[in-house]
Amino acid sequence: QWEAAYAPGHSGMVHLFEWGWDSIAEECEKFLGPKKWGAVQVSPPTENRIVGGQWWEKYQPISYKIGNRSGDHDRFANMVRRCNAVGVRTIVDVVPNHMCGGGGSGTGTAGTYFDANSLDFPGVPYSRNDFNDNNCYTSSGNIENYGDANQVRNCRLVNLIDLNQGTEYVREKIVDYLNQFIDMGAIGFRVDACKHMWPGDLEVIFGRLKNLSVREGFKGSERPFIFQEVIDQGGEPITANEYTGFGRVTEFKYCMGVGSNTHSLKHLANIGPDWGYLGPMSAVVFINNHDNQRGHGGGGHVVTFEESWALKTLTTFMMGHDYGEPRVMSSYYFSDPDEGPPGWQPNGYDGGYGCENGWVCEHRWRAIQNLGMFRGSVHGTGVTKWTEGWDNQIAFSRGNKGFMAINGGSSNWSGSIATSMPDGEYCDLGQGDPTEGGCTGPTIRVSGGQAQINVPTGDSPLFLNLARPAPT
Ligand code: QV4
Repeated sequence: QWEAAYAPGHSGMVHLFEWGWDSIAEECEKFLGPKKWGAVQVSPPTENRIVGGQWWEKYQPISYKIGNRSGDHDRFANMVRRCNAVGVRTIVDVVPNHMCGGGGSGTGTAGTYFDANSLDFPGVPYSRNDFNDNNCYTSSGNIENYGDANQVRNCRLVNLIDLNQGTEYVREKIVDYLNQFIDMGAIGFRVDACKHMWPGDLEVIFGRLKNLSVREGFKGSERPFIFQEVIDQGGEPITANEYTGFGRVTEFKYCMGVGSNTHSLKHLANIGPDWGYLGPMSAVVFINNHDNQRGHGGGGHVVTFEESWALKTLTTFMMGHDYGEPRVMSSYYFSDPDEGPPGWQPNGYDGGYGCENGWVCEHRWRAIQNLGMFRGSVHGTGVTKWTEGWDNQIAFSRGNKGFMAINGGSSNWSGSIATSMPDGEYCDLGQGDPTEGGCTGPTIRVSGGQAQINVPTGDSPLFLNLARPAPT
């Protein structure tokens, strides 16, 4: 439940936020597979309430049927298969804490009726007794004080009707909800709003999940990868550590930690538990996420695509360093933080593929696109030969498998830098791609434990990545 079952040589998650299933399948085949990314994290695929096209509609479940504007059940299944076939795994964003916002009634994205006044969700089915309202003692029924763990877990998060995972019936429904994705070949889950559920309940639920599907090509002994969204920036009674016994947890302190050190990269050498963060096997790390890039879910300055230079620098560092399991955010441009994805339609829109018309596609940026390949090939090594230049420049090796140099300064960084890489001529993955004959970009020579580097300054490229020998 802590390790993602990535294909050999693949690593790193890309969150294709709000992409449609057909587009994701295509992106796996044409881009993410060949570039050896580990997995896609997809937006919640189950039936949601229709509000007004906002991205956050998908966090208001109506039933556990697969079907919303990203695509229907068969398209989703087809996407998981096509991605698996090219070595890219699927991680599903699941929302077991609550159903939709209270009040009103209607029909969800897969055509299922619901009544949010009487708490009736026949699509599951859930009814009044499955919810937590009777266990919440605030006057509004909502969470009013994050200093009180009881209300954080038993009251409604922004009026979202709160399920009681303490009951056997609700647990079983959630287990079935998640297992349907394992049956389809998904390898794990990003679990929404875990702060708002009791750790003991989650432990039971996750413990009952199936092993990864043999029919879909897995060994049969692998556990699903689980990472739980708990925003812990200190100062609240609920801590991320309460959740590490049954899966990983999002390490939100990392966003601020790296974000405030773009001009002092050398400080990042020991980022991790020394900074009061989760242990390396417990943390999922990221530079920004779909919430904090638009001012939802936690404060503080985070680096996003709007600061492209800093984002490239920090993403390179995150993917190169050995702390935590990394995730790269792939966004769309927005002016209103609520707005849905470009070109959205109530049913069957399929934006994303092609990365044009409003999609940012950070994962395709030159400096970022080969980082999954780098990380996949240095698997099992630690950081060695940490080196600092004079002007916000750092370099390090990953044992004898990789080397990375990041120039965050205002002048070129060239010279001999110590490395644990064996002698040879290597492809600079920051600027080029490995080919059968060699490399489409510059190559770098290592001899006698020294790499002869020349890392230009400027927006791109920022790193040299020597994971792959350039065949001679
Ligand atoms: C509002 C008021 C309520 C009022 C209600 C009236 O806030 O007090 O009673 O109207 O109906 C949307 C609206 C929100 C609205 C709510 C219910 O934004 O204004 O309530 O719906 O109708 C996303 C968005 C939320 C959105 C939610 C559901 O961020 O704005 O709420 O989806 O559509 C904390 C949590 C953390 C959470 C973070 C945002 O600890 O778990 O806040 N992060 C996750 C997801 C996030 C998602 C949710 C949790 C909820 O990453 O994207 O919220 O599933 O830090």
